[in-house]
Amino acid sequence: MPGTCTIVIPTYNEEKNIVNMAKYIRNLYPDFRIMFMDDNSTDSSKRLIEELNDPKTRLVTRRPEDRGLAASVLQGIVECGTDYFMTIDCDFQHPPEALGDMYKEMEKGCDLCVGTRVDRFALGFVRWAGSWAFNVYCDLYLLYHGKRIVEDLMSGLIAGRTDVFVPVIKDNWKGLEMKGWKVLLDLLKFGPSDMKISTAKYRFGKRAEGESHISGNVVLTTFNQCGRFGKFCGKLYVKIRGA
Ligand SMILES: Nc1nc2c(ncn2[C@@H]2O[C@H](COP(=O)(O)OP(=O)(O)OP(=O)(O)O)[C@@H](O)[C@H]2O)c(=O)[nH]1
Ligand SMILES: [Mg+2]
Repeated sequence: MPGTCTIVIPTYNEEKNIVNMAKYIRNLYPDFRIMFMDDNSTDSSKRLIEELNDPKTRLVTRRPEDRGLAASVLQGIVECGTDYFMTIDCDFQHPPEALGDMYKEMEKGCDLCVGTRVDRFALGFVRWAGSWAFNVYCDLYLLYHGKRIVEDLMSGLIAGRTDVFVPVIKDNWKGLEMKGWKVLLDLLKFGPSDMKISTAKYRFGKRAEGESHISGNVVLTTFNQCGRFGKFCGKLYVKIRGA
């Protein structure tokens, strides 16, 4: 029997993209479930998804005190209840077509499939350089702790087996970076070092509609995911930035 799959999508005020995303995924993958993990958006996201009346698509309104992109994704993985989970942003920067490639990889028997960008320059040199530097820094941290590394550690497009990662998430709940953005880093940090990892290449796009929510906080929270020295670097970063 083919594996069941839920697409977990963190959202905050994505009313300009959310319906297009739900319809686009449904059109490509009639059997996949969709879970929008919404952090109490102040726009009409909830109403728009309810109006779709699609039994396999739901919007989960999260507890305001638990707000966080990573927290949303991790909660979605724990609650999805299907064989596989996949995560994708709601702004079409990740092409939904890549989910099909990742599904094929999951069906071949891997534990984790990482969507890997072939054009990391797409967001400009500064963000590429920042992402590259972080990738190297986090790789060193993971290798030092005997963990696995991947080509595109900063990717938000990932798929995994729920029977592998739900216990990982539940057992390490307190150590996970809930306010952060880099869920993959925590899955590798706490996941088994013998997991079978595969990749699916994709072309990174520009946000379709609406505003980006990214902030300097992503630097601090990613440092915080890398042990005591990482936390020290995070504090230094805050001091330098004056934030
Ligand atoms: N649940 C939840 N989702 C969020 C939050 N912040 C952002 N998101 C969603 O996470 C996804 C990625 O956020 P973006 O704002 O596009 O950030 P980004 O893709 O890292 O940065 P850009 O390249 O500038 O777009 C989108 O689907 C957002 O709606 C949050 O606090 N909570
Ligand atoms: Mg984006």
